[in-house]
Parts: sequence; C-alpha cells; structure tokens
Amino acid sequence: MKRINIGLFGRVNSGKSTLMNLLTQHETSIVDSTPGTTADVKTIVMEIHELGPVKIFDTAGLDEQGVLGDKKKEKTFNALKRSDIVLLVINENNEAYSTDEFSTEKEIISMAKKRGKELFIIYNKFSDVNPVKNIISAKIDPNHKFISTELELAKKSNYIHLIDFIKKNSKLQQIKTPLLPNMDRDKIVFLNIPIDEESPEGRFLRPQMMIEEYLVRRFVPTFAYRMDLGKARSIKSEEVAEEKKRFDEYISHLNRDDKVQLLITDSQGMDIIAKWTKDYNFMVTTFSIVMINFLSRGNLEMFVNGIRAFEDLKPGDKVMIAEGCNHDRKGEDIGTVQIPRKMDKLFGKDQIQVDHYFGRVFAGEENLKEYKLVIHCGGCMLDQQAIAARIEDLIESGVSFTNYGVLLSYFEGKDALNKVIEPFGLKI
Ligand SMILES: Nc1nc2c(ncn2[C@@H]2O[C@H](COP(=O)(O)OP(=O)(O)OP(=O)(O)O)[C@@H](O)[C@H]2O)c(=O)[nH]1
Ligand code: SF4
Ligand SMILES: [Mg+2]
Repeated sequence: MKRINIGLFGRVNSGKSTLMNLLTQHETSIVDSTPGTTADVKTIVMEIHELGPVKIFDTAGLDEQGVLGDKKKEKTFNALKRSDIVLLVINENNEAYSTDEFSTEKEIISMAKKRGKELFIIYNKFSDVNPVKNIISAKIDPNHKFISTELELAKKSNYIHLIDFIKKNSKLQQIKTPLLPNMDRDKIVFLNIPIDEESPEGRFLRPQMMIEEYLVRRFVPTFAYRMDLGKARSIKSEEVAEEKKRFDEYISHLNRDDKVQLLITDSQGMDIIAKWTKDYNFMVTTFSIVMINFLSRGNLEMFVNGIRAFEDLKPGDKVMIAEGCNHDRKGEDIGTVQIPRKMDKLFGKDQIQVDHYFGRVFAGEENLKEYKLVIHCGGCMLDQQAIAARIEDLIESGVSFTNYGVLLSYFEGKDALNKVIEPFGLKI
C-alpha cells in the first residue's frame, strides 16, 4: 500500500500539535498555550491501521510574528508541497476570529488548491464559548463549500471520528500507479545489471531490487544478467565480439518461442543495448524510466517532452543534473561524468553550464528559473510526494525536465527513445 503524507497547518495555538498527538495516539509533539511552541516541521512515519502507512508533518503556525523568519515559513510550505492531504486546523475558540481577515488560512488554502492537494478543515472545538464555524468559512471563501469536521482534538476518543472523516473524504487510496505495465506471467523479463564500480557489494541497487521483487511477486519470471560494459565498448573488436556472442547466446536461448517480453537495462548500458537488441521483437526500457514513471505517478510523458528543451539548448544555457541520493561517485558515474561528457561533445566543451544537486537538496523556486532544463535520475531514494513537489516547482518556474533513461536513450537515436517509452504507451 502506498504511503500517504498528511500535513497539519494553521495559525499558532490552533491545535496542530494536539491533532498530531491525536493521530499518533501518543505525546509526539509538545502541546502548550505559548504561541509558537512548534518551531520546526516535526515528521512522524507510522502505520495507522485504518489508513495504512502515513507520514505526518506537524508544522509551525504560519502567522507567527517576528520569530518566524522566511526560512521557517519556507519549511512549512515545503511540508505542504510534500503533503497529499492538507489538514487546516482552526481553533474555533479563538475570539479574535470575529474581527479576523483570515489571511493565514487563505494563504494555506490557496497554496493547497494551487498544488492540487486534498484539503480538509478541522475545526478544533472545545467549548461552547464561540462556535463560529459557519461565520469562519463564509469569511474565508463564501463561494466554496469546504469539507470540514468539528472535533475536540484533545479528546482521545475522537480518534476514530477523525480517521473515519479522513477515510470517507480522501480519494487517495484509490489512485495506484503500477510499477510496470501489465506483464505476462508466462514470459520472461530480462534484467541487464552491469554492476558498475559504485555499486555496493552485497545487494542490488534499489530500482533493481524493487523491480525484481515486483515481478517475482506477480509470478513473472526474471533473468538477471551482468553485461560487461568494458568489453562491450572495448576498442578491441575481438572483445566486443566475445561479449556480444555471450549476450546473443543467452537472449536467443531464452527467447525461443518469443518467450522474452521485456528487457530492462541500466540506463548507462543503452548505448550497447540499443544496438544489440535491434533485431529482437521484445520491448526494452531502463530501470531509471520505470522508476521515474512510477514515482511521478505515471507522468513519464512530461519527462519525455523535456527532450525538446534539450534539443533547443544553446551555448551559455544552464542545465541542472539532479539525483535523489548522495551515493559514492567513482569512475563512469552517469550524472557527473557520462552526461556532461556527452553534452560537451554535442554542444562544445563547457558551452552548457552544468550544476549538480544531490540528495534531498533541490534548488528553490527562485534559483530554478536560471535553468533551461533539469535532468533527473530515477529518483528511487525519494518518494512520490517528493517527486510531485519537484515537478510542481518545475512547472511553476517554467523549467523543462527530463530523465537519465530518457536522455541516454535519446542519445542513441529516436528509434531507441521510442523503444524505451513504448511499454508505457508513449511515442515521440
Ligand atoms: N481543552 C482543550 N485544549 C486544547 C485543545 N486543542 C488545543 N488546546 C490547547 O490549545 C493550546 C495550543 O495547542 P497546540 O496543539 O500546542 O497548538 P499548535 O497549533 O500546535 O500551536 P503552535 O505549535 O504554537 O503553533 C494548548 O494550550 C492546548 O492545550 C482541545 O481540544 N481541548
Ligand atoms: S536516487 Fe537516483 S542516483 Fe540515487 S540510486 Fe536512486 S536512481 Fe540512482
Ligand atoms: Mg504546535
């Protein structure tokens, strides 16, 4: 089951941390009447039996005066971008509401709407002093019917009402992107795993593990193969012939009666795979493409469209290469060596300025605008919400983006690119 990110937002003292503790059924966050008790985003990953795996963000009040600098605000908004469900907490007992303009609430609602989040209002009602729910929602937006509930958040017995409310109103459980398109359980998926210098001993990389597990779980047989890329790319023709013969022998043996349905390769092997699989009729794609399609919830097409921006690059343009992790970089690393080298070859040495962003760091919206194109890895160490937040930032900044597998296939020609996107029903 997919993990859902739930973000808790609102002004100071509205009861966000009390809601965090109700959801987690535990004193997870400090609750206090001092405004500004929660100073930073607090993240909890847990399993809520009725909802499945969730990540919850308790955030600082967005109206906090003075102390809440731009950085804190940015952190709260970053949490919002990574949330699937935005719970806006309004403390109904706040007497200031009778004269209030609700700018904090409006800011949260507008950002949540712009980013297509599921937005629910939780009126935290714990006395009959000033029950102003209807007045509040009319003041925020008289034309909008908000999905809301009224609950006393400090009351532990309200847990079940809260979970029922989220379950009843959220549509997220129904959205599922399969890792791979429908695969036939009577046919083989050939996995080409060259294992480069950077790969740690003792395990496969995450995309390789995930895909292998996904297929085997569904009774689809796999065949894991290590291509010797050194030999396949050797300047000695006898080494190339030897490696090609080994590959052809396995493939033709497995592919009797057209038994191979798909070959998935490391993107960096596409230069060889594109040439060596030309005469076979099975489909081909790359681990990086499978991952980015899955993590972007089936939006591979956007990354394919980014190729046009690559074609339009001109000397002096800036490109960002972004990876979702900080792995050890040795030898023929794709992001730092292979792609920049290819760009030097295509556009002239250092004609295109390349910046790198690794791990969870991603340029802020302001800096993003400097780039003509972002080239993203498969993103296996990020989750769907983090990729969605990046895509939304990029779209908002008007920056095109593509992916390692898409670009490395494009380097082998239009046919090679069409071949790797065909399993996802795409064509350029
Ligand atoms: N009796 C009662 N008090 C509540 C309830 N919800 C919140 N409070 C009180 O309201 C105050 C603020 O609650 P918090 O949960 O810390 O609010 P917050 O939104 O996290 O506040 P900041 O972290 O400062 O932004 C605390 O004194 C809580 O005890 C409730 O349902 N019943
Ligand atoms: S996050 Fe990106 S660079 Fe890191 S292992 Fe996954 S696909 Fe490769
Ligand atoms: Mg708090």
